Amino acid sequence: MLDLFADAEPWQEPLGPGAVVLRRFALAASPSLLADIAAVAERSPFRQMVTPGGYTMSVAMTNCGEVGWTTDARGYLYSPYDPLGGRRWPPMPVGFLSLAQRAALEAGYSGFQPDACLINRYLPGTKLSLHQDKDEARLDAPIVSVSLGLPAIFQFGGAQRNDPLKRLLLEHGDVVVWGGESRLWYHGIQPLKPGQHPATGNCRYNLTFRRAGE
Ligand SMILES: O=C(O)CCC(=O)C(=O)O
Ligand SMILES: [Mn+2]
Repeated sequence: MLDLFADAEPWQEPLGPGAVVLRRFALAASPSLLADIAAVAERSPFRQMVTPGGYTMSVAMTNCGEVGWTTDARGYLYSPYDPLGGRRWPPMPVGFLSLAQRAALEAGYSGFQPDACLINRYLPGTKLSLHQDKDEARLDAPIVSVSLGLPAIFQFGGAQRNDPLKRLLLEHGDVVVWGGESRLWYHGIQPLKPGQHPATGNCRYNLTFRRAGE
């Protein structure tokens, strides 16, 4: 398929107070990001976590960085250790950190020092229900969220679960940054449509950079 945007410069779309979509911002870095995801997953494989309510998440997850987001029967927490094997999570690749910091800056957030990167893998049918990212100690830092591979419909609401939702298609290389007034706003991913992407095959990856610790 001819991709008319293949050589386009990234562009910005406002999403809400403190929130912006940086279209194709991660496109140039995407081959090395995907290679780094594969290397992280060699050490800390993707797994479907079970929520405290006993529900097996459809998204498969792993982490890199000083701490990683996990869930089990006891609750949600950031831990330095991968519960599968008990070793530390793989370090955050330098290319991840640099992309996250450049994106944060582009969105108006200087000094972003993420210590956690959650890596999500979506297969056709996989969804992520409406939720807030609220397990982090530092809510003054933004969330930087990078989409790779198959497109997905992202829902972005407000501070209340039943606030009206904006729906936008996130494509390969798009980065969403939210913080400030919208840092705790509800968001989610609608069930992934089947497809084939030249870079990732039948899946979508998402990198979520956060400042989890003090
Ligand atoms: O996959 C996405 O685009 C969003 C991921 C997300 O919200 C999360 O992991 O908390
Ligand atoms: Mn989230």
